[in-house]
Amino acid sequence: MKALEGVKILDFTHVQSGPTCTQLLAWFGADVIKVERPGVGDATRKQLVDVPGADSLYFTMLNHNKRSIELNSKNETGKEVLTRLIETCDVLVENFAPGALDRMGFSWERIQEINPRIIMASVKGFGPGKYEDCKVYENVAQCAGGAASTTGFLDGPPVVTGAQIGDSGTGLHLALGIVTALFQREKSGRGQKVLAPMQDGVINLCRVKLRDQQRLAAGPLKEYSQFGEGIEFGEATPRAGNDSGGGQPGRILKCKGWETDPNAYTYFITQAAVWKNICDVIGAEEWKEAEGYATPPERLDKLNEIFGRIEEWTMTKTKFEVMDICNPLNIPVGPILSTKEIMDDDGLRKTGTIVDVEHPERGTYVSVGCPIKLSDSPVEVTRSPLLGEHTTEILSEVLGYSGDQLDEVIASGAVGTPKPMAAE
Ligand code: CAO
Repeated sequence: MKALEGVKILDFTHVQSGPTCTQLLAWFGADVIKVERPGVGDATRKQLVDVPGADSLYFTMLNHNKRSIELNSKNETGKEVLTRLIETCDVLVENFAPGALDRMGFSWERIQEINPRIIMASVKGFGPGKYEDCKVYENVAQCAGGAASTTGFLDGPPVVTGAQIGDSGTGLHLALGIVTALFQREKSGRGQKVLAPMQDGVINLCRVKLRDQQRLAAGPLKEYSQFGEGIEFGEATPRAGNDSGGGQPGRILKCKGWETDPNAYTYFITQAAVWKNICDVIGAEEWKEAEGYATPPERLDKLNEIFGRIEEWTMTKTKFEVMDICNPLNIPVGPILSTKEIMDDDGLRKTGTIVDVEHPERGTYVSVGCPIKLSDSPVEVTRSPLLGEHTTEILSEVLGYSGDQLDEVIASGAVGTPKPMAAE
């Protein structure tokens, strides 16, 4: 028994934001039916191809545990099949460019008419307003959502982060909206429209930066390194390099091997409560009680000197040794892990966050499993579907087409050239 068993998702998503949402729902047990354009499919199938002829990792890593039906939703028979799918499913998820569903003839009003219990969930770049018609990709959302202006170093340009907060972040927001709407439907009996704009999702994740924007009115932001360096603040929250977002100063420091290894670094937080432990570890016992060093406010204008001294120590240790020494002393540190180290991590493999997946075209590949663990709804990651792999299965088993009716749908060209069902 899985948490979302029995829930049918009509998955009209593509690229990254929408697919990450429906992949999560599939991992929680929903039956996710991915609708793709015949012969073409989700554009990511053929983007960043590493194994010629096979679906790309871009596609496979975002579309596990789903079924795929090829369906031309602009063809008359295709529209009929889509109407049947809308009647049958609990949720329709889409992240088309604004207006694309309306242009297909499936406005929210029409969808509700077909199935008043359906939840229609959309990712768009922007919410209602002057930019609502824009097509949006990850980095545009990061820039418009406040992430880029607050990321990077004070003396450099805005920087986008490698974490896909605009795409995968919005997928998470949308998934929460969907399960919440399903919960409400239990009582109301009605479906509803769920919208997760990418800009809004990024703004939500930048909440603390908007907190700091308002704190500026009360004076400079003392926990920012630029305060200690005597650099004036402007009118907006500045880029803070690797400063920690909370009140405890933190930096990224070099570790043993940094000259050749781009990830031989550790994060190090000078947590006030363990200041004396830090002084002991780095051999700066004189700072424990010294005037100008003993309390957090006194240290603010000396952070460069303090972190410089700590770094002299971290450079004598590997990032893992730093972790092993500091953890028992409650000094918060964290190794900068490379993607390679993460993929090789035994612990992450044991918990199913990193998994090996078998694929008929690719062989074995590594993927990220479900990052959310439910004790009563275990996740088994299965491979992404080939394009149209389940067309016949969905037409017959989900929609009940058979005999002449099934042949007519196939002959209409609305569903490409379906592969035979596995059992046939
Ligand atoms: N059958 C027939 N037509 C189909 C179809 C199907 N099964 N699936 C898609 N199409 C059509 C659409 O109807 C649309 O046609 P029109 O332009 O005539 O309306 C066309 O294919 C292209 O769809 P699109 O506009 O969504 O795709 P795009 O490549 O032009 O834009 C993107 C891509 C991502 C910029 C846009 O979809 C978008 O802004 N989405 C919302 C924001 C978003 O999710 N961005 C994140 C992308 S990365 O995760």
